[in-house]
Amino acid sequence: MFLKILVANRGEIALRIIRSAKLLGIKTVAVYSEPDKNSLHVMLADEKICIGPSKSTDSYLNIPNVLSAADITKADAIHPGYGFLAESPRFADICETHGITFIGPPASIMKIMADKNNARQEMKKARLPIIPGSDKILSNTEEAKKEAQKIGYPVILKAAAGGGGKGMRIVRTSGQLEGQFAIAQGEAKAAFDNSDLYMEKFIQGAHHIEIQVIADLKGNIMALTERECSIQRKYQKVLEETPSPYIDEKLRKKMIKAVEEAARTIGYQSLGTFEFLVDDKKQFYFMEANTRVQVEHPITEFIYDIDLIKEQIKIAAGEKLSLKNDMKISGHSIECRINAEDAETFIPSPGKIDFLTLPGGEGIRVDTAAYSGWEIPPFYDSLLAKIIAKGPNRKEAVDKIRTALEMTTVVGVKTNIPLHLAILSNNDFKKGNYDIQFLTKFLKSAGRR
Ligand code: MV4
Repeated sequence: MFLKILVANRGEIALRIIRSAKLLGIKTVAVYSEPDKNSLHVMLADEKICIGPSKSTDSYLNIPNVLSAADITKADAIHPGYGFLAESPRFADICETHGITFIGPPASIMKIMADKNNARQEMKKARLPIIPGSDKILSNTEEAKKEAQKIGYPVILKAAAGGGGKGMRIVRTSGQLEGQFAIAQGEAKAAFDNSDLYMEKFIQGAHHIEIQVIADLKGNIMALTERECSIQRKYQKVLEETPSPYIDEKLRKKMIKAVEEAARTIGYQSLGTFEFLVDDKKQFYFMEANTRVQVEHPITEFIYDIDLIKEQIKIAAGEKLSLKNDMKISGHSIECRINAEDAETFIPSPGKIDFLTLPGGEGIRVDTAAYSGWEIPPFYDSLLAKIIAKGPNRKEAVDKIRTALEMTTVVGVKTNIPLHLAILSNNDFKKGNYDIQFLTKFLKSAGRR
């Protein structure tokens, strides 16, 4: 087993990793940028090293700085969390050549998934259904128009280097194509320094469903019950739940089996998530695979009563998958992502937290790095806390998380808690009757944008 893990991240996920490392008796090293010096992850790790100024590219994304910190502290493994360097095959490669274990899949697997167009083709070969679309990068508007004509409108342009929404544009008519193509290319270039776009048929009224997979280095692979992630704004998840109210047992079994087979075909290792769209005919289509731990992993942990990060660390050290194939889920779990932002305009609200009380009690979990008196720096994402509830059934999980949110106090910065409370009180949401269009329509009807 590792003796010391360097946590190449910040915020709640850095704390989450430190917690599992502690449970395994592994020492931890925190790295931090200058404005993060008063962060909880810095206080709770065994050692800490400053890796640069506020800008991510000069600190959390700076490979030489992160690796130097690992060298100086003699860490034998690096956990990248999510975001930052988590899905960089180059970083994973460099870690290995330095004799440091990258806690994640092999760089070769990460490379396959990093190019979303390539991932589509590879997963098709691995017998996962994919959304009808262009089977190549679109070199110009003319080619895009031809493809869209073949596929049929509406279509969606996606950045090959993207994932998670940047550089994504829905195109409803041929008249919109030229403009949207240019915008998507520009966005992709700015975000990923790669303007490659591909195209898919835009599936209306679908569900965004994802399947967690975990695989050891010996070929043992397990896919778990789906997470329902259809409640998103600007392609950012807002609330997730498991199991999905939309997925029946027959479809669940089929999706789990398909993911296990695809993961086996490509020799997947470590934690990962396969994202799907499920349409109104309950057909499922592969969209992309995330080669990292995800923000919403706790809802899966809650219904299975497992620790995915502990498992991920043990697997990276060469241990056999300890999860049992006959594991059963119990109850229902929901996560609300609490962002420091205005609940109506969604404008980020960094600054000092003057006062904070967090909920608790049976079936409530809070993952956060926030505390009263902490100043949220304006340089990073606005995720302030994840409030997660588990109940014996969906209704009780909804009641529990609503009560937890009502018992949360954040003074000093704005949060999206009012938005969550509004969603949780919505009749369609309460019935589990929602798809990817839900939040857009909901915000429109509430007079927002
Ligand atoms: C789609 C789609 C419909 N058709 N692709 C959004 C995040 C990214 N990971 C994939 N996403 C989507 N891809 C095709 N071909 C619908 C979504 C989508 C979505 C779109 C608009 C508004 C809300 C959404 C919520 C989840 C997924």
